[in-house]
Amino acid sequence: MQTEMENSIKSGVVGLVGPPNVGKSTLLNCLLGQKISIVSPKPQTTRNRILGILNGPDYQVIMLDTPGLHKAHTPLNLEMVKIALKTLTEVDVILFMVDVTFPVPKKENTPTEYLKGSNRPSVLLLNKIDLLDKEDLLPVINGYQELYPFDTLIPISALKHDGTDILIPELLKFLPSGPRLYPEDIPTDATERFIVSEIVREKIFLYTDQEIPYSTAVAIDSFHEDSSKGLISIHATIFVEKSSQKGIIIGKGGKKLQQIGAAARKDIENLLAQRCFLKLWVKIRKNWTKNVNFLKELGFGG
Ligand SMILES: Nc1nc2c(ncn2[C@@H]2O[C@H](COP(=O)(O)OP(=O)(O)O)[C@@H](O)[C@H]2O)c(=O)[nH]1
Ligand SMILES: [Mg+2]
Repeated sequence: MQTEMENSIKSGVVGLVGPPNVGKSTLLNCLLGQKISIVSPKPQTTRNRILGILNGPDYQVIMLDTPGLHKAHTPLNLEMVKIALKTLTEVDVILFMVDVTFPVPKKENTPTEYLKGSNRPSVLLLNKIDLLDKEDLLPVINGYQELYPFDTLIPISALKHDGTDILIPELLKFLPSGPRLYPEDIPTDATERFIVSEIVREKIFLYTDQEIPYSTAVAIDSFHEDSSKGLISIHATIFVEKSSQKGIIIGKGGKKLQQIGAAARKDIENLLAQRCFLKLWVKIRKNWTKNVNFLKELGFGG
């Protein structure tokens, strides 16, 4: 039997979806007050579903950050879109995020089309209002209202934490009452190993260009506490698709790899609140983005 306390708790799952690069992962980190989902100025940074757990005295919101909805061609990208679309059918409410600086898409060519079959309440988040003059926002709002019958529209800036306060109360209107699904003291179900591999991937997105970030995967080879030295020792492999990419990631005299490693180590030390030794290797796995078996090894297609 539920206690009175549990009856007054709202608890449910929210799917954070939308086109690539609109600020979905930035919002999840902003709401959590800590970084669990990696962010970069480049599209398609997020490849998996990242679960963030937001707790209040009378709620628990499980928020699922997803890869961006886009026209996918390679097996890797198809898997990414599949993850985002699957999320639409598994949540209590959909948070659909767009970037207000982009033109409102044409009716026949819009990711809001994906919402039609979902049969879930939906909240439109108009993000990046810090980049737009106030008077230019209204036409954008009107444009999206014509595209899809969203239950609520909220203009925000995830980066500046503007408008984000009202988001949770708005979401709670759509969530069922019930006990918390996760303990109150954990921010995510992701393992430290996974987040560490993501941090390395984020630095590759930040420090390399063109096709390089998209040709890269990171696997953690070992992760252990070296108590004699008082640090965590992590070995990781960066996979690339061909030898020219290996050269670019390593850089002249190993400079690029050092830069990636140093930036990653700083974030990992923040995350684990402990000194860390990070050793990175670069290996070629020919055309891995098209290799279904290797994608399975990375955890896709489950
Ligand atoms: N100016 C501005 N930039 C933002 C905002 N939210 C996110 N960004 C930037 O947009 C880029 C993509 O963000 P990210 O969270 O990775 O987007 P995602 O692909 O939808 O997860 C990053 O460079 C963010 O810093 C915002 O509210 N305002
Ligand atoms: Mg993202």
